[in-house]
Amino acid sequence: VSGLVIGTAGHIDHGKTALVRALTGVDTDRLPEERRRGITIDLGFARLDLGSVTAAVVDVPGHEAFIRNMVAGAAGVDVGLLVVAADDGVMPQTREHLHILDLLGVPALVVALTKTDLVDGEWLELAVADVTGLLEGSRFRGAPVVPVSASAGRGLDALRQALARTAALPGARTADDVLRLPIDRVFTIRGTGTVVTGTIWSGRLSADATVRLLPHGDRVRVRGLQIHGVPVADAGAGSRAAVAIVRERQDLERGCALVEDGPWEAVSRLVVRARLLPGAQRPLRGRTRVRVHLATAEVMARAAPLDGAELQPGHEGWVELRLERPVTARAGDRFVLRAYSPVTTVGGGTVVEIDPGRRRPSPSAFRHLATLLDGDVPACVAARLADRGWSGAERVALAWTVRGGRPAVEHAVEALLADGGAREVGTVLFGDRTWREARAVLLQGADDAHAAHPLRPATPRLDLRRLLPRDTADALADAVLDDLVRDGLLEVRDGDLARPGFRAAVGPDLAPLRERVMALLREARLAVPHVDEMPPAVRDHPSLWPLLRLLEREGALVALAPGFYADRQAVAEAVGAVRAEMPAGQELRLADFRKVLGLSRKHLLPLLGYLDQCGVTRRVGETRVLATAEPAGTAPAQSMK
Ligand SMILES: Nc1nc2c(ncn2[C@@H]2O[C@H](COP(=O)(O)OP(=O)(O)OP(=O)(O)O)[C@@H](O)[C@H]2O)c(=O)[nH]1
Ligand SMILES: [Mg+2]
Repeated sequence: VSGLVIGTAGHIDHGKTALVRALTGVDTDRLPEERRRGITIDLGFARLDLGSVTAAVVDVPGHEAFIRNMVAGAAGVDVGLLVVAADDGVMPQTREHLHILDLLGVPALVVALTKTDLVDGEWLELAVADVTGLLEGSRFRGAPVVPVSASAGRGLDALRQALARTAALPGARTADDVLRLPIDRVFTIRGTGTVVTGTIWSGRLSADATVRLLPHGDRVRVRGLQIHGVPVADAGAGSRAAVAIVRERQDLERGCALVEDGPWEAVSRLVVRARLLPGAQRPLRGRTRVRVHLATAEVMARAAPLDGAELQPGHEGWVELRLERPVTARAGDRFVLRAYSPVTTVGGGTVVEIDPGRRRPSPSAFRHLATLLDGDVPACVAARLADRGWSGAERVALAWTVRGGRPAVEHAVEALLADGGAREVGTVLFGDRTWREARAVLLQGADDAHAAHPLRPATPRLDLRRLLPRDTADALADAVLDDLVRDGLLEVRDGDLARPGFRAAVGPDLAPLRERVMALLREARLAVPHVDEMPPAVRDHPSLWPLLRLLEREGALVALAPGFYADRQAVAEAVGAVRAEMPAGQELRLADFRKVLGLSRKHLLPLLGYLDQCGVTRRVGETRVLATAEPAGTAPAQSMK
């Protein structure tokens, strides 16, 4: 069952923790220092029964010095519970927390106007007007404002009802999305070991799962799972989970995350749509150092505006964030920016690309980013594939590199595959443009190779593969070549590839070389020279070897041994002579062959090797015997390779 997460917000001492206790019975200020100072320092958690739904409440500190904890608690919250003390009214952290809830994209807000026992009716009216005015200028305009008193126990049912009504609004979390649990606490329990807690942002976690820990990248085994102190077999999105994992605690901290086992990696570069609050003290300039709060992580970064030299307060634009440590991010994530010094909330925005390619700012680059930010999911998937180009995109990774959640992304992928907008090669997807370009490049390459090597009947696959750009995913070229073969645009010849109509042939420019070689070998008969012994003009001709191979394939020449080619007719006559003049069944020595063929040892050896190979003779130790006789004169039709 998916849960609901409610997060408090509001100025210090306005009564957040007291209200949570009045609602749930739990005192979330559990640290000794919190008890001593009477303030909240770190996040507190309690379970709230709203009848129709059980919610997890995250209680945050109001103190200015602990805003980092507040942001970690507010990230991933479904409903913000803004607590304003009626006697004090709207104060600085009331505003700042509201900005943070807004920047983090928290979907809904309920305001508790508390400590009403301390004010009279007239004052209460002023406080209501104060709060309503604050909401007026924000996304939360019209949110319910419920007067309560934690100490007198007044208005609590009305507040519960307001929260339950807000909770009933359709949420965005789906269980079949990718598992992601940003960690907000880490501790060790004797006998259990390392325990991490956090809100499951998406997906499901089971008590015996193997998950991936980011940014480390380790696979870790879960050995226990609890929700609000009760062991469970699995937990869905929106649950506050305590997870016992089989791993050392040492380098775990708030900001790490558990995600589904797979190729998700933490990243150090983000392209974001960022907004600077009107109250920000200075513009964002190239290389401005900022604190980035994303999910439960806080990391320093350099922020560089992409569509101008600087981003002014009150404006929004495309910004590249170079993080000083890798974080777990997903397209569509919201984040908060805080100034390095003085530490104030200055803005925030939405993650658009988690592993941006290196591209120059240009109108088309901004159109691409705008699609990723605002386009529908199919448009985002298509844009992502187009942008990945020759490298392609791992299909599973689209679930976090494209916003919208895995079910919507998978749906879009299926639709693209069905209508040819995308191609799948193994686990990698390519856009149709890349695919078509690859086909064009490889076909052109096959034509070019034939033109460059007219004597070669086909082109090695490797030569064609090399024609695609360096960053091409390995499997693409082969998949496209196979596709071209299926379409009849290429054919396989001895493992190499050729255009179906192409025949290797000696063109007019090589005809003289062919004549010269044929004349030379015909004249030599069986006393053939090795290629190295041919006249330099022949020997050194760049087309000699392909020509010899072609003449061999055409049957004009026979390859006796490496570098020894002989005229086919001469070889056929030699075979005839051996069969006719030499006794069958007897062991024959070199001298016997020399007598019949009249050749020197140097020329005899390649020929005899050839006779053995094509089965005219058979070796018996140092001697040979004739193989079963065949009609004289049938030279082997095809030569050896
Ligand atoms: N009279 C009255 N006092 C309240 C009420 N709610 C809280 N208080 C008092 O206000 C003080 C601050 O309350 P907390 O709940 O700790 O305030 P907080 O907002 O959690 O403060 P931080 O977490 O430090 O930001 C305490 O002394 C509470 O007893 C209320 O409804 N009426
Ligand atoms: Mg508190």
